[in-house]
Amino acid sequence: MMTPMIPPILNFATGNLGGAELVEKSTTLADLQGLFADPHAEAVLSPDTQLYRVAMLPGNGGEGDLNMGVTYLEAGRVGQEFFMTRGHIHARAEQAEYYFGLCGRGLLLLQDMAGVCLLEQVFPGSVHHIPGHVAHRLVNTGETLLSALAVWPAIAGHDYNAMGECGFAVRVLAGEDGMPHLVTSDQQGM
Ligand code: PAN
Ligand code: ZN
Repeated sequence: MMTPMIPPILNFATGNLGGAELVEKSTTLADLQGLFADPHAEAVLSPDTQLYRVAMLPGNGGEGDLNMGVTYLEAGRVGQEFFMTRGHIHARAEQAEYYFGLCGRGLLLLQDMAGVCLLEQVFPGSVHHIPGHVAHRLVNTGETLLSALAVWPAIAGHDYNAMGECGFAVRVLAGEDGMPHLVTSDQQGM
């Protein structure tokens, strides 16, 4: 009698991924040097501060295959600016992606090729379609870990330079009440 295999397990309540050998990548503040608006606030924090990690199921990376990974983005701020992922557009820019909110609260910042930004709330159960040609970044606006599941074509790749010097046109800062508010990246007084 054939015994059914136990596949990898995603705990949708906690975001924990297990039951498989995972490929993990961790990103620290030093890795994102200069990305946050306030260099003085950045200098106060340890460069080793871990901002996020991504745990991925190993894929074969071939044409037609899909990648799946969970991003765990810490809660915290650099000055007034909430912790966020570096953000990217896919190297094969036409390739789309899905994000699914697992735990915590945050925002998904989307920016199209014309520089037009759109924000979606991320929360447990939220579903986000990221079309091709749209740059994307997660922002943790809550007080707990934000985790989100992502599924994208293995051939998509990541282009971290395509956004150029200007990067995303919108930043997410905490107001005096701690609530997120948006400023355009060229706005002063951050
Ligand atoms: C995600 C991201 C992950 C980390 O898996 O790669 O959230 O963000 P950065 O890649 O911008 O550092 C995804 O969008 N994959 O395509
Ligand atoms: Zn992506």
